[in-house]
Amino acid sequence: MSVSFRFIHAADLHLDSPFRGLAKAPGRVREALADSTFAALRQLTVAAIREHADFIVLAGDLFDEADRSLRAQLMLVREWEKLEEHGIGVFIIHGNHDPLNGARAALKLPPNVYVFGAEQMEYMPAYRRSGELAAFIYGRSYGTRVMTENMAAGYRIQPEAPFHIALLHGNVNGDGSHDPYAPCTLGELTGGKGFDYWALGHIHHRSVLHTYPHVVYSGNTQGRNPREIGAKGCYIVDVSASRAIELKFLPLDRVRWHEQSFSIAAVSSEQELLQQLDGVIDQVLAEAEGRSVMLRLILTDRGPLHQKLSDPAVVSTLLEQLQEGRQILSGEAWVLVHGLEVNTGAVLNLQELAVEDSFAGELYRLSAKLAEDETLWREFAKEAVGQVASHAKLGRLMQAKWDELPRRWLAQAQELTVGAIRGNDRDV
Ligand SMILES: [Mn+2]
Repeated sequence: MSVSFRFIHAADLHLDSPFRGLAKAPGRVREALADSTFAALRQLTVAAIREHADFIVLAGDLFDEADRSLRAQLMLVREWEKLEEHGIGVFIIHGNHDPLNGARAALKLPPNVYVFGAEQMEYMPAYRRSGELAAFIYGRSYGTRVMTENMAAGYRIQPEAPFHIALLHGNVNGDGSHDPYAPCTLGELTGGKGFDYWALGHIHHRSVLHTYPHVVYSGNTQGRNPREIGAKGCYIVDVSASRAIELKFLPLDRVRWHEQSFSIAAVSSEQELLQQLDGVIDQVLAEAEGRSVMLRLILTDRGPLHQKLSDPAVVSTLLEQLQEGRQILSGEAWVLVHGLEVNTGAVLNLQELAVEDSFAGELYRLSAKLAEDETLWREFAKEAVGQVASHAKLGRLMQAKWDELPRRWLAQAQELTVGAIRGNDRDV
């Protein structure tokens, strides 16, 4: 017979992740980033106690390095002792970043913690805090960093268990942005193996791949670089007595990496741009609900400032200004603008340009025609670079790139040429 229970699924804590390339950032920012993976761990403990979780499952990569830092190990033990006091179990597998063969201190773990071995899949009963059997947890750790074997293939349920939760650190359906470790397909996990919930780790982006059975990546608990944007945390999973599953995402991150676009269409001066970006930063901070933010601003659209923004020196000065004004704010939270990307264009009225009797108009019509006809554009491009191609050295250099001439180059060339001509017209 089943009972209702609640557990937390988290993965990829990457404790003590180094934050590179921030030598120039102010001390307060560097300290907060260095502490951020630990802060997320502390939040996890707080959440488990506050939400009355019965147990926690951690799907690998608790540590960033195979040779675990002592600081990370000591903090884990301290947090797990707090959970022990509340009768909350912790079930752990290790992943490619923290395989079992890594160096570690001889620390005694509290009795509420179970670490799965690397030899084969093991299983353990998990109980509600009030003592009833809730589920069986199944798992297998990485023994070494590289695990190319399909680990899921060796997972089997124990039929007598009331509910089956499998822990797996691996790449489901070959996500190209992560190492192909413990590869398997979604079909293998959902096709009749009998597990109710696959608690996955390894892919840092949170996603629910399937429901009934549930196949879930909780994502990492704290963003660690400009690519890991948005809220990061864990799932609180409620299982009812009738085995219905409900997932609630809970953010744990203390510093959030964020990208924000801003249109320059209505901005006429650098000063105005800075003022408006200040407003954007204020809003980002307000929406972060007390967290600090590592912010990348992306300027978009066509606007009168485009020509000036084409100068990298102008952009780096603007970035410096934004950083000086905003990196430290009163109170706990801050925003650091770590990047300013310019993705803008010159003010062009394309409809007018299409019929305009001018050199810019001619050029625009030609590029529009080439954009429609792949063969024509390749012929045109070949002729245009003909002289360079016949040059002994340059020709050889270009040869490799020639066959895969990217389509986007045409759009960039149009923007550069028409934009420059039109921009100069306006300056006169
Ligand atoms: Mn990871």
